[in-house]
Amino acid sequence: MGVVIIDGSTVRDFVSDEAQFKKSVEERFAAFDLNNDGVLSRGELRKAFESMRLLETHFGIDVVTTPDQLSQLYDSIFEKFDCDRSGTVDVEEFRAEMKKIMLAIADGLGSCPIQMALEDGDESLLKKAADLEASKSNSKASF
Ligand SMILES: [Ca+2]
Repeated sequence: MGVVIIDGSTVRDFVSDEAQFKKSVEERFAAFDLNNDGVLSRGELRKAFESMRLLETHFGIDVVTTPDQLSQLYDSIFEKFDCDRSGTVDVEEFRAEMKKIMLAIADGLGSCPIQMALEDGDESLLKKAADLEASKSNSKASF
């Protein structure tokens, strides 16, 4: 358990580093694709969102939400991801939408840093963004 501090530029730097972002997203996608069929189903995407804790940071859900509301929300999230209405989300769709979400988070954060509590083994994209920032400032410091 630890805490990282991120702000808009941390997230933006992470997303704009195309190769790094692609790699991170693909890793996440593979982890979320529980049955390894190469696409995310509704259930898999929902689990993904639960594990990324993006609802809190992006959709502003921090209080009790009824199961019905939550289901509706996840349905609307799924529709957003599933651009071609195929009923599943492929890695390209996932990456494109994650990029939008991360940039929206960056805009929301602006220059106001937030503290994010991390659990052991946290591999969320926001954590990776913070790691990238940390590695950059470390290399600056040692220079
Ligand atoms: Ca799958």
